[in-house]
Amino acid sequence: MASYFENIPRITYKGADSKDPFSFKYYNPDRVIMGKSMREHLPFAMAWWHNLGAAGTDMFGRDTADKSFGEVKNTMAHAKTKVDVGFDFMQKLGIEYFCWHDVDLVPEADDIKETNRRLDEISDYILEKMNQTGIKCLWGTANMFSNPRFMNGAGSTNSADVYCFAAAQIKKALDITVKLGGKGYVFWGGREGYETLLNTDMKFEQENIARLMKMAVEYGRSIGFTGDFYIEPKPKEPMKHQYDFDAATAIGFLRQYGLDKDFKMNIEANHATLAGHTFQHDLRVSAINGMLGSIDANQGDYLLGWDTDEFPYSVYETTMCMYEVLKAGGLTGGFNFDAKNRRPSYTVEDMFHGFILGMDTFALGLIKAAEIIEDGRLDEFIANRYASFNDGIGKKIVSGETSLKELADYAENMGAPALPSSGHQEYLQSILNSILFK
Ligand code: XUL
Ligand code: CO
Repeated sequence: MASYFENIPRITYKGADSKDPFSFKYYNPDRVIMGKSMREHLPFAMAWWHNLGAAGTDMFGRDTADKSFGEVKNTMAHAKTKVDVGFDFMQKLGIEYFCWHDVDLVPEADDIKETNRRLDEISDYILEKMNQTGIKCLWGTANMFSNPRFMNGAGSTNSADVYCFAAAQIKKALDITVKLGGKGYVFWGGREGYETLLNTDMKFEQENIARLMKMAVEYGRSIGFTGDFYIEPKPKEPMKHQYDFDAATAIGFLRQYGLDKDFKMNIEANHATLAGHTFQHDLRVSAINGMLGSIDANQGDYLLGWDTDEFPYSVYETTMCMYEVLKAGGLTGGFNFDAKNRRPSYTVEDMFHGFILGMDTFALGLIKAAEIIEDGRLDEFIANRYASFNDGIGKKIVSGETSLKELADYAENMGAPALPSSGHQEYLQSILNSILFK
């Protein structure tokens, strides 16, 4: 079979001095960092929807890129060719995982039974390709936001019939996830939210979402799905108020409804920044709650207030991300490039440049994060910053061996406390720079 990418070589590591645009400058899969190869640290995934679907359309203009791959779009022939092209693409880059929505894989029919038949057919073909190449499924999900029927959400809809339709899509997407051996199943609640409380029963909607998730867990476990369910938080877009605002909100929701044992977070960089947080913040919130599962690797634009889904290029961001991941002992999921080329980057070469950029930026982030940890000054500083809790009254507080009364007596006999030790932020930032740019 002729390769759609016959003019593109297999991408290999050539080092930071290489000027070859089709080479990795930092991603060297066999390089060992803190006891594990880069390949093991960074299970990269291709997002079916962006790489094989998104063609540069925006609110003001149609496609700039041609993602027909020589077929008529919205046909099963096109769906199959996308499988060929996708696996070829992943092999050229050494990407070992992929992620998908149901409707990324096949065109949706009017009758869900026909859509499901198409999903069976395409997943047979994908499975064949997986067996031939060793490429694996990271996670699957159901698209419950594009079709007009989901205008008011899926779990949060006001229509019981639409709710059932969502259930049918989740059931099938779980079947296919299990068939493909997926490590995870994602809920991104794009339209699980509201525009105005004038027409919304927020409590009822949230309870209904929880019911749907509970049924999904029960069904998934009953068909042998042993992986993680993920919530992918996002504060807004398309809805004005989305219920899974950020990691802290989503974790609270999962605990409230008893779903926390089956779910973890899939943290997307651009979603965290839209919530007014750093990427690192939402990773830390997830990690300290034992819920850092997977990552949607992309980057937003600080000047724009929407989800630009750019390929990550900020080494600062990926360094702080990998610092969190290393500290958390790695991910159970992987790094899914939920990222797309900019509208004017419409060529086949650009598809590769996007992934080379993203993979190199994460590889460099990994290298630098390991250097920060090995350097030790940041960790040592943080540990010392709380030293007043290591003995005396501080130790009693931490061990729970005191009372408000005892603390008050202590304070009254102490006089005015000295100022807490300096945060030395600028000193720490200069350490970071000296590691990043050495
Ligand atoms: C949208 C988004 C989704 C999810 C999967 O912002 O990130 O593509 O990753 O539904
Ligand atoms: Co995403």
